Amino acid sequence: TPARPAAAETVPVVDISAGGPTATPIQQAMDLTRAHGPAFRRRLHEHQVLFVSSLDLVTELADETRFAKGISKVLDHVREFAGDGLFTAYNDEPNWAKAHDILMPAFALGSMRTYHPAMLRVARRVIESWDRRAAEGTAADVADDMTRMTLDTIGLAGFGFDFDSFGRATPHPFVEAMVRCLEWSMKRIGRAPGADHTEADREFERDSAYLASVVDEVIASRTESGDTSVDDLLGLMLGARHPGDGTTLDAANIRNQVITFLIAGHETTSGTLSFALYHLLKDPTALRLVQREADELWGDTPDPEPSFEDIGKLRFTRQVLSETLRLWPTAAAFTRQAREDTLLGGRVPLAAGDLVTVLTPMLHRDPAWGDNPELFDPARFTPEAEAARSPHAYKPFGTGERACIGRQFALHEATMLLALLAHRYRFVDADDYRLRIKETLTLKPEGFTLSLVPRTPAD
Ligand code: MNH
Repeated sequence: TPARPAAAETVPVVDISAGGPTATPIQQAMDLTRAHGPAFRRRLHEHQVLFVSSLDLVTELADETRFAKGISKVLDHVREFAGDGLFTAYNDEPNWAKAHDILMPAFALGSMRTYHPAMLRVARRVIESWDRRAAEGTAADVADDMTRMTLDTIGLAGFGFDFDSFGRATPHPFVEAMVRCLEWSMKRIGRAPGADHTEADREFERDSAYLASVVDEVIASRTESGDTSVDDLLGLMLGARHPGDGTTLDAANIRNQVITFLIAGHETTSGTLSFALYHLLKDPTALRLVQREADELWGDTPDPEPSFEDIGKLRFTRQVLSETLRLWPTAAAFTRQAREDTLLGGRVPLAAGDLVTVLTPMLHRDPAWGDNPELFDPARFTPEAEAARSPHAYKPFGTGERACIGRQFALHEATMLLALLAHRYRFVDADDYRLRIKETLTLKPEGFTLSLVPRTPAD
């Protein structure tokens, strides 16, 4: 047999330019993975992305000595409105480490105790709104309401700012401008060479200027109050000195951080809650178990007062969220960058600086997950099952030093709300909803409505 060259490129190249840009690039990449395997290059006009999703390759990519976070082309577009905020900063930008050090304490598990009252306050806004719907017999638009709830939560808990989303018939204009900015970042990848995008770019300029104006309002409402005692995110940004050199964050960076946290702090959590409600709606056994767990804590009190400690006891509810994030990791891709020339999986030659994008939903369907990876099964997240599995098989929050800083925040908020909703309502699938997923950089169920009936002790 003829000898194969040692470092032959064995990764298929799939050119999707002819079909034009798609509104659902993540779902398209999932289909391409199913067709071409767990490592392939997607070519779109002049631009190429190496997608990978098998456990063995992701295990290598998670090695922080060989790889670091990479800023993909899409994230580079997000930098046009989020600048050197934590999410989009280059690893070697000094503001990353500085802001990370200053803000880390605000995300330690103990800090969630501080945010708990604001989270509960906003959870009650959802309940008030859904009670009204139950009384009127109208269905709730799940993704819209979860977005209202997570935006109000990050606003109040992080910045002492009330977006008052449930007091409005339509989403806060911040959300609409943000969604268009995220879409602009995503779609810009698929632009055919030579085409005219002036109109889209003008709209983007308007939207990003509006986002910046909301940020200025959030900051001004604090600085004008003269209150320097609040140690929430904004308080830390404005006041805290770096533990090493005693400096504070500069004004331009604070703006970038505020916009980053207003977006990263709500957009993915709302999708997660929406998918979790979808799965509970379709899985009566799992719903039963969530209700049982909530009933154990709160009995049939109509208006429970969940304590901070209660949330840690909602173990099964938390498993439901973990399993939801396995099937639908709402931030569905993250990018790694080779530190040195290297050979990935012994077969894909990479030069220092090369980017590799992990397609998380397909990693989460790797054979390591057993024979039925499409099946929603919260038992995959019992402590025993988790201990038996590689930590690299599950990456909804990314990996390493640049992994999600808001993980505990999101899980505390989402666990509490999910348990409160399951405790209070029967979910009725009046429209026999079939899952469709909308992509705006993040994933969300599209057109998902839920009808609600108050639970009685007999339920
Ligand atoms: Mn979050 C980074 C997913 C909730 C703030 N987040 C990341 C990354 C993923 C991610 C994946 C890594 C991206 C990359 O490597 O390029 N985040 C999530 C998901 C949820 C989430 C799935 C909810 C569920 N994130 C939150 C919340 C906040 C937040 C809530 C803030 C309150 N996330 C961040 C920030 C970063 C990040 C900030 C960037 C951290 C860094 O690079 O230092």
